[in-house]
Amino acid sequence: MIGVWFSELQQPGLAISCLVKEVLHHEKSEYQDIKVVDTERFGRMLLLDDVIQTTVKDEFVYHEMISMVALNTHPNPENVLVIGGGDGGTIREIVKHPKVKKATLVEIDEGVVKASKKYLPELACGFDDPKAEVIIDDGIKFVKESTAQFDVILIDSTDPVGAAEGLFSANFYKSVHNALKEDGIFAAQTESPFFNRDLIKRINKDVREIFPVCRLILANVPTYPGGLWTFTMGSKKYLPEEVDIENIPDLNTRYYSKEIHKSCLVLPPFVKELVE
Ligand code: SPD
Repeated sequence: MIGVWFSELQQPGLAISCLVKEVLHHEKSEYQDIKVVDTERFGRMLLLDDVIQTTVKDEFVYHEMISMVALNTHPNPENVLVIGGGDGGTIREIVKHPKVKKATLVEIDEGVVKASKKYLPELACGFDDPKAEVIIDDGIKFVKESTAQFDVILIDSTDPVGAAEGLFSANFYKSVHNALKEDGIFAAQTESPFFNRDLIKRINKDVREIFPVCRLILANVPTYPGGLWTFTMGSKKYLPEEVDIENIPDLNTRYYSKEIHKSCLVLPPFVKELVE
């Protein structure tokens, strides 16, 4: 793959291609094929089963947006859980928040954590924070066994294929509801509003049946199919649009901001129709 083009087949008839300068890491773990490659335009890139998970160039958008809207909607996000997210980008954002006391990350594949620590230190640096704990375990099982424990749960998963499919199910969202405290909030990555329309619709319907508040968050991630990406948030009590943005602490973010906290909830009509 040295000096050649890597193409991710994102959809039938659609691929994204990146010129690869070097393959830094390649292993087949118990769960998946793991690669870290250095690319011309996006820098280092994590591929799981040849699907782009994150790149050094655009990762901040995804990791800030999966974390910050939920964290800043909760008035006191002390105890936070991440399911998946083995590259460390999400936990790096969580530990920045001054109100967070503990951030637990449950990742099924230790290979992802190890490869990220070695080759993606910009993301994996969050693992070194004293507030962070990493548990190698099945996230679905972990959430099922937790009760009224967390203020915020973030589901930083791969696409809904194979083992990750369960992380997009109504049963899983019920376990998430149960694992949250009485005013808890969750946010999950929920794919492309261009290419995963039925999935987003179904998730929103399921979440609305379980949580009193359900919102869709939009952000631009250039290396994901269609570029525009969604996160679905379920909340037991707090509404993201009611947050007094002047109270949001300065979190040293590059995409998320006080203004983005509100504007990311504004949906163009073709997306709005997925949640009505
Ligand atoms: N199509 C790829 C979607 C990947 C979403 N998860 C990314 C994990 C980054 N921490």
